[in-house]
Amino acid sequence: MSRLIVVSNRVAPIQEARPAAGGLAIGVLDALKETGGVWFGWSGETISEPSVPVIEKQGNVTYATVGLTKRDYDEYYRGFSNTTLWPTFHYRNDLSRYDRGDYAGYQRVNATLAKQLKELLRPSDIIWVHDYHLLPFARCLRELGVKNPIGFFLHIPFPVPEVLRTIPPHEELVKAMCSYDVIGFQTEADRQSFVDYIERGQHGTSSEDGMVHAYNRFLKVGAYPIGIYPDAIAKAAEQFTDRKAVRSLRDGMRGRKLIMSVDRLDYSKGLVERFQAFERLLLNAPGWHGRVSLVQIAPPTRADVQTYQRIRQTLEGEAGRINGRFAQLDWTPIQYLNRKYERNLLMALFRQSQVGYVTPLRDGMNLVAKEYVASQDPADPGVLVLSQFAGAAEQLPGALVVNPFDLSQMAEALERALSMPLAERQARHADMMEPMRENNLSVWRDTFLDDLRHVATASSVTAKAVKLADVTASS
Ligand code: GDG
Repeated sequence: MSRLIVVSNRVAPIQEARPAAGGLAIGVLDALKETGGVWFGWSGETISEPSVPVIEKQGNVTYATVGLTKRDYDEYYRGFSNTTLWPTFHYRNDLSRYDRGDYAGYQRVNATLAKQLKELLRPSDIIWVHDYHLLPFARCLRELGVKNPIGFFLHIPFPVPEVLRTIPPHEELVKAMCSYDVIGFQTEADRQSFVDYIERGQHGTSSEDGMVHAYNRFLKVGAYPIGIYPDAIAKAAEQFTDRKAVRSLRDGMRGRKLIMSVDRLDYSKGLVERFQAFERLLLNAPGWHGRVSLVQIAPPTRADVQTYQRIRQTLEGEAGRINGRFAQLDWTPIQYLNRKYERNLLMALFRQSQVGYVTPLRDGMNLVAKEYVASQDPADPGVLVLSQFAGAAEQLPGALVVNPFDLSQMAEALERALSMPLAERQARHADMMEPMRENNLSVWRDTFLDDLRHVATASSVTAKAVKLADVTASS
């Protein structure tokens, strides 16, 4: 059996064996724990000179981590990855900034990381690279002579060609992506955007089986929606229900209904619009005053990127304004908590709430939406209000799907969710649990890796056949 090498920008903190708030880390660690293997990437430390990876083993996972210099961090991570790629891939060109120096740093760090990983590789390893920080990583490995199968999964949306083309080196990036053997996207729409870029720009062709021929390479391009382990989450949510924090939330609600949201503090998550739609509910339906509260947990991320500082200020302002407008001595409409909570506790909090309010402006998948549903008590489940622009909307047919730019529609959906009869809530919950079980996190991983093995074997057969044909022709 070949060894699995997972590569991502950031490796989850080893001591905790538990990732920070962030969907990629949660998905990758859970997926890797089952199969075992190596997880290679940035340790989160800033260092003065690139050095050899630090190797630590915990259970069946070997963590191989490297530091980044301050310049690497500024140009590759804070710069091109999070000031150019992240906003543009989330359709926020207005927030995107491009700097040639940052892009050069992005290329340089990809090349350095590839060199560092190469030293650890064995010929039979299978390499799975994750996310937008590492679009050119396979090309860097190929330039070093690495022949192993290399797959790539993009956790965030892939924009339509018109939007992608606003990034000056767009073609260089897509060309580099074609060095992978398999590219996976969260949704069919993202996959189609990539294929459209290739075909409309006349860079290559695609066939019905998902194979793309571009820049002299054959690769598979598919949609592999990331899953969760719904039954494990349901169990954790139930077990943690008696925790002190959960009890005090329940007691503090004094029979009020609870709308619950959890997101990294990020402008793509639609937090401002969400607060404003809740405000609209309170305006349109005064009967809910004193009878419903919104709890928003939003641990800060990328706090040194300017756009994240701005969204934080705006949100604090909005929460204060709305609370000032509607609060009563014994009722605070919005509880806005800028901190991280233990994962299982979050699931138990979801279980206490009548509405899961998940309304990103764009999101690759959105695991919180799935976790909310999985955490519910099947006998008395809450209702999910979900943005149509989350990849999860394709997969959760029982949600009330809303356009997060339409505040009135969101307010109506909240009201409907808060008043929904039990039988309808149960039916909607059941409609979502079954597909989540069938497409859990192991299925996501195994489908992707099976395709990667298959494509890599097929291309090595093709390469050998081509070589043989060359030899025969010249003899
Ligand atoms: C990216 C893509 C895609 C949140 N707060 C806390 C906490 N969380 C956990 C949630 C969830 C994860 O973080 C967030 O995942 P999401 O999927 O919602 O969003 P991103 O972080 O933006 O993830 C996304 C994902 O990758 C996977 O492919 O779905 O579209 O953007 O699991 O529960 N966890 C803890 N404390 C918190 O306060 N422990």
